[in-house]
Amino acid sequence: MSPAHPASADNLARSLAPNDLDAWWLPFTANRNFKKNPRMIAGAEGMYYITPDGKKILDGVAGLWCCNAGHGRKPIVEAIQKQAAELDYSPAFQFGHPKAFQLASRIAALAPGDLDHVFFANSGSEAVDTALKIALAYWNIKGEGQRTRLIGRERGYHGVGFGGISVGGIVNNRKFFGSLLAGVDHLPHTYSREHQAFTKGEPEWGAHLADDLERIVTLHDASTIAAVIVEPMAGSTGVLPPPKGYLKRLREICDKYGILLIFDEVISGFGRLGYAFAAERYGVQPDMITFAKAVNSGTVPMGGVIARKGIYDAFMKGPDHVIELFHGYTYSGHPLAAAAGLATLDLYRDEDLYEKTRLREDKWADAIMSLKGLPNVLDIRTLGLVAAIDLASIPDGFGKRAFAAMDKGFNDHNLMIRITGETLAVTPPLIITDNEIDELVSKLAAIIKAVA
Ligand code: PXG
Repeated sequence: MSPAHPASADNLARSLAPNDLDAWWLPFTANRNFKKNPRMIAGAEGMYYITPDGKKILDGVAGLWCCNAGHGRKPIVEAIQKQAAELDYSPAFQFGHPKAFQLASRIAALAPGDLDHVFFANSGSEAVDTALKIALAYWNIKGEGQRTRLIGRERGYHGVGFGGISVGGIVNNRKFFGSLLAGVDHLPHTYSREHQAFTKGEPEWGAHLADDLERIVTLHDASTIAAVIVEPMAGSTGVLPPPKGYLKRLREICDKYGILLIFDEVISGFGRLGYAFAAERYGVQPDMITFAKAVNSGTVPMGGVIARKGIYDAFMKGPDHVIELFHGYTYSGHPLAAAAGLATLDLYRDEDLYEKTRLREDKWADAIMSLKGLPNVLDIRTLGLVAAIDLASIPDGFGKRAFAAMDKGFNDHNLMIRITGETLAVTPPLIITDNEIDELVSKLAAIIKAVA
């Protein structure tokens, strides 16, 4: 790398004093382990991260499921630079700027049916809490304020706000944080290794698990339930594709009892499953969609909620100088995030990235399934451009084998992967080529053998 590169090894070495790693308390990270043996990233381009010493690391996770257009894409970089020079910030409370309106229109046009209105936040967690608050406020406005219960799902991940961890079902994300929101219940998760192991795409078994919503309705009465929130494909917990027919069944039961259905598409939105939204893939229209991550390919923090026309319209009442929804963030619709979003959506469209993902889903699934039979591989799941590989635990510690795979992957095999428990997750940028898929799979094979 040239020394002039802002992320060059020289620059980084100069900027790191001996205990410089101490102050940053890293999120969802084994801090002590990391600070002994840091996995540092200094640059990125296309499908690759670049380490401070100039090593190229294949990005097997699109950052954190967000950089769907790949890294350092010129049109996005230039849009952000231009926007910063033109309008760095403008308030979204009582004022507006053109690009946030344009982006809202573009997102609404991509969403199915009458999902016509977009509320901007800055992350998936904020998007989820926004959607839950809109659901509660909606019922208040409709004169059914007793509808306060929120229904999530075991193993669901909806970010880390109090709303999100309350409806979420990841035990470690909940158990340290007190009593959470009251009045929350959970559907069962949809995974059964016995019935689903090594399935490509949506498993045949499991649609009946949506019927558990009937049990919950019987227990609490529909008149107390505001909304159900699920990820169409559970991501963070280790990639659980929805069983065939499951989401349609959930929609039917929600319709039967007038319950709002929210799809958390923070991961599945913007091409990951071959469509703008999973709602389109499954032909199921939710009442709200949450999004974040890939909306601007991970370049500037942004999230949001897309709401159906009927929900928005319900709020648009009363004297017109009065605020209709007492909710929002200083950075809602931030100009840099909005400019990056417009450039990203252009790029997804011009490069046909959703369609390409759809067309290569089978090849991707076959390539990943070739890892079946390697040591300790207990299950593999694939969907869209997503895959998860479950490994058997080492007897002395749950999660140790996957952790070693992630660490060795980065240090010895030049591949970045994600882990959760004993599951390896791979979700590369949508621009990955066939050759790079082969490279990724052969690196994965080498890593799985290395941690055997
Ligand atoms: N909802 C869903 C479905 C998510 O996947 C969030 C909400 C929260 O988004 P923010 O932007 O607040 O982090 C997420 C985030 C992983 C991984 O490795 C997944 C997420 C975040 C970090 C890691 O699976 N998902």
